[in-house]
Amino acid sequence: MDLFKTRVEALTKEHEALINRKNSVKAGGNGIFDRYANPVLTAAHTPLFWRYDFSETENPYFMERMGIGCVFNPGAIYFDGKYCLVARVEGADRKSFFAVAESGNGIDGFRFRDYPILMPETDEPDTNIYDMRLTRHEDGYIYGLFCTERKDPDAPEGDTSAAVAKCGIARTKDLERWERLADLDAGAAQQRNVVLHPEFINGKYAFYTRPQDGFIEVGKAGGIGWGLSDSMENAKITEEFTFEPKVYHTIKEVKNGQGPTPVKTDEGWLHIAHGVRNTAAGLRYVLYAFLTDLDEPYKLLYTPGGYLLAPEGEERVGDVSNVVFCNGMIEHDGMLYIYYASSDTRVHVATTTIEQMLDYVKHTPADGLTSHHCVQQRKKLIDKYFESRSKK
Ligand code: M1P
Repeated sequence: MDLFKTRVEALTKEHEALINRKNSVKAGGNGIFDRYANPVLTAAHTPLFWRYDFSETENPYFMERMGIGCVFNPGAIYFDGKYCLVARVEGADRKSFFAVAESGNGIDGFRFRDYPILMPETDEPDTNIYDMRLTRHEDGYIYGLFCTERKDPDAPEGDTSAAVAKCGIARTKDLERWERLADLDAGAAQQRNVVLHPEFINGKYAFYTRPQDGFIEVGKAGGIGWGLSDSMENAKITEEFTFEPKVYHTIKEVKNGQGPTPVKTDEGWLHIAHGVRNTAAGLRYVLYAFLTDLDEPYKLLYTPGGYLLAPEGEERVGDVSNVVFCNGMIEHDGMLYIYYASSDTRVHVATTTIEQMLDYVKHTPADGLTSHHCVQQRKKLIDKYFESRSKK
């Protein structure tokens, strides 16, 4: 057999084996959620025909023509009986784009649709788009809010890295055809991690925001904010306030950002967010959770201290190491599927139940903020152990 055919066969077999590989819960765990043995999406899950030229005459060595480095930070939604991820796929050329991958059970078997999403542009073309949050809104549309990044027009001469981040908005009814709307007009210089709340609040569209002064640097802004808009067609927030700020010497001391669209529970809106702290080895991104009021979703009800999920093992290494990031979760039949990416490289799932997460947010003490106070909190926990032993 010639080289072309041999390689096509071998790579196709390997690719199918990867997609059909069964996943399993990792032993142990903390009782709050389960981690899984395998990532659910990686660059190798992307179809071979997105990367290889299948024309034998034009590609006799069956070489990769357009590499893909990473698949990460997916938005997530349960749609048409499938667990759907709208992943951030990053080509070897560093440009990100969106693509839908679907699975029947949410933990393995994710397969990309044949084509990625060719997202329509506004009059101001995006240089890069990423990190979509999917919201099934009560107005009947599925909205995708994402970061649109463009070169900073005010960058000093020679500065080829300064950029401006804004919130791009598109909507769909089938995850196939997307209608692009105007970018969100929200006062701050930069906006990333903007999420649409699924219900109208006071008859208006409600947004979780994350204003920043700079592209990477939060500056004087920061924290998870809240704002309302009359419409989605030309969404504009005129009043924005921070309800979940960054805090000194916590897991969110440098910055934080809303994760996926919050999930409605009987006791409040369940949120997952990311918190960022600085270390000698660079920024460290972890996930944390909180619960807010059902009618006023910007009112914090429970704020468990510390992280919910931090990078561990192979998750700690990748294009941007020591990062976990989550912008997609699915609640289905009481189960919660948390899709998180590690080190800006691959996607994993963690599963739990709404009941367990409510237990977690309600019974994990808020951050004590000082070592002294944190030891007092821990001492209470230890006292319980000895009390329980003395009752035996
Ligand atoms: O590299 C880590 C993350 O950095 C950004 O998040 P934030 O705006 O909170 O700093 C985003 O670019 C995100 O995509 C990335 O995973």
